[in-house]
Order: sequence, then structure tokens, then C-alpha cells
Amino acid sequence: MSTSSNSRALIEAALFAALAMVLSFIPDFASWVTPSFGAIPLVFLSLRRGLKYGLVSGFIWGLLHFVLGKVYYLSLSQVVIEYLIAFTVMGLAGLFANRFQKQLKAQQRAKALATAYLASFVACAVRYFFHFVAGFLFWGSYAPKGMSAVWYSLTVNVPAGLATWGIVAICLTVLILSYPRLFEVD
Ligand code: 218
Repeated sequence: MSTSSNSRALIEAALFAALAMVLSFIPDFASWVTPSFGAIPLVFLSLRRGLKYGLVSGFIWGLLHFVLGKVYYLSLSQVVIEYLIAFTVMGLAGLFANRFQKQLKAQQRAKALATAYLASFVACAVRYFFHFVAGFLFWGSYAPKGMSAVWYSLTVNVPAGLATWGIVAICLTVLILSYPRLFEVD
């Protein structure tokens, strides 16, 4: 890869992190179960540019929460898990970028869709696994009376992860079926 296409990819990673951050400002209409809309541009970028830039973009997205004061702080290890690690691992969708790109090029739309669903599922599952862990370690005191911290965290973070996967899957479906060239690089 030439230096200039490397920097183009990096610039895209930063731009899509910024876009993800803008979408993070959509109000939490369903408390902690509200889907994370920023996951849409993040998974898109990861499928377009691959694992490395996906992880970089996720890391920048996480950092932007600190810059813009949008962090729910309970302790240092909690914010490291929930804002640095959890946002960065969304870039794992990029693990599937090569397979996805080949399928798109071969016009295998159904296969490309299936790969995109798998990639977004893995990204959401790993991210919300970290929120689940932080949930029972740090957020247990918010559980309704008599509910265990682990069960409380599951009932919050599993629906949140599924909701996030759902909106990402819907948007990827539209993009892949109607604007597949957006995923192509140069
Ligand atoms: C049970 C529970 N409640 C709240 C949180 C915190 N949490 C959940 C999901 C996403 C994020 C990142 C900001 O959107 C945070 C801080 C939790 N982990 N568990």
C-alpha cells in the first residue's frame, strides 16, 4: 500500500470515528438498552478498510467520549473497559473485510450480506461482552432490589447488544443492496 492510500485510510478512520461520535449524541431514549447508532459507521468503515483501520477508528471513537465529556465515570478500570476497550473492539468487524470484499466483487450479494451480518454480530457481541463484564463489576448497585448484579447486567447488555446489531444489520442491508460501491476502495 502506498503512503498516500495509507493516509487516506487513516483519514477515513478518523472521519468515521467522528461520525460515530455525532451519532452517540442521539438521546438515550431507552436508557442503557438504547442501541449504539455510532456502530453503523464504525462497522461500515471496518468492512471497507479492514481490521487495522477498524480498530483505530473504534479507539478514536472511544477517545472522543473523553474529549467531549460524554463519559459515565465510576472508576478508572471501568472507563478503560467501557470506553477504550469496548469501543475499540467494534473494529473486529474488519476481520471479515477480505471475505466480504471478495464476495462483493464477485457480485455474490447474498453471501456478502451474510458476511456483513456475521461481522456486525461479532463486533457487537464482543463489545457488549465488555459492557456486560463492567455491568456486573461496577453497575451492580443500580440493579433493582433482590436482583443479582450478573443477571441485571445480562438483562441490560444483551438487549442493548442485540438492538445495536439490529440497526447495524438494517443499515448494512440497505447499503449493500443499493450502494455496494461505497464499500469499494480505489
Ligand atoms: C448494567 C449496566 N449499566 C450500564 C452500563 C454502562 N454502559 C453500558 C453500555 C454502553 C456504555 C458505553 C457508553 O455508551 C456504558 C457506559 C453497563 N455496562 N452495564
